[in-house]
Amino acid sequence: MTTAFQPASGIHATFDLLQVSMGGAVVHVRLNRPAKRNALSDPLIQQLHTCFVNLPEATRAVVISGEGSHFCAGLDLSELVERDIGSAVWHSRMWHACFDAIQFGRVPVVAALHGAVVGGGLELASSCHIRVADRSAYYGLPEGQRGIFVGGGGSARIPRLMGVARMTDLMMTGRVYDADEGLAVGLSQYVVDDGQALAKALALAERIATNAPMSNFAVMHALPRIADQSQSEGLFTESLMAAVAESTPEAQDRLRAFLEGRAGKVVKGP
Ligand code: 1HE
Repeated sequence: MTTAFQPASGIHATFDLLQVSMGGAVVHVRLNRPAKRNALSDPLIQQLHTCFVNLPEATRAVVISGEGSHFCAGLDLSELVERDIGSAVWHSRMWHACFDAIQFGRVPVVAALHGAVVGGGLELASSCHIRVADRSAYYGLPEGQRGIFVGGGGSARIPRLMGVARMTDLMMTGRVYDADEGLAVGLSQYVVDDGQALAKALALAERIATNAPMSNFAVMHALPRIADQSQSEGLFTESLMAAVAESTPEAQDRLRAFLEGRAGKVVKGP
């Protein structure tokens, strides 16, 4: 059951392109530029970045969704015309800073996807930790058709979800995946009926919010880095991370609770 969401009071910034609200330990960040299909303009990227580095202290998980008929139409193409090479590099770095703040921030982020999840919209989604799509969601990388390349971390993050060959196909041929294809190739972890993605994402976020913060930290920060390391380095990093997590008071309490029959068992879902 989702608790009532209120405007998030811990974030001391004015956002006109985002709606930010909080219910319990979950912050809901909604892209709020529906007339432009939530196209990612510079101010929208800046507001997202500001939001993610200033989450209220009590935040334990975040959900990102998009207002209107689409999750996100990607880069605001009207800003691209006549950008010189120097400002183009910094523009890309600005996106990297924003999406790094999402992927490697303080708390897990669940994306609720519907409609177009294209170009920079897919780059944004891929910086989140869990992606829930409703049946209307579709994925594309129209950069190839627009004469540009990904610049928001897509070349680093998207192949880690679905592989270089599939990303090459999307970019070179303009192929579009529907929600089920996106699930099959690893772009999303869940597909739900139309209109249900946000509710499912909020429910998952509330569950994630009950994990020990150090476990969530390890999954967010250690797991992808270990995957990038050699096996030997990865195993060493894993041992250090495991030792840190196990020795927190919260882990000790939870382990004791299980041993004393006070914690839930692992059972098959409905
Ligand atoms: C935009 C944008 C945008 C819509 N930049 N203004 N992204 C793309 O190549 C996708 C381009 N957009 C589309 O294919 C379609 O707009 C959608 C499939 C997403 C939605 O279609 P629809 O019929 O619902 O809306 P629309 O009528 O096309 O658009 C509504 C308005 O949003 C319209 O403006 P208006 O003033 O005429 O009402 C559109 O111009 C505007 N709009 N998408 C600017 N993207 C860091 S590198 C990342 C590189 C990329 O992301 S490349 C991919 C860019």
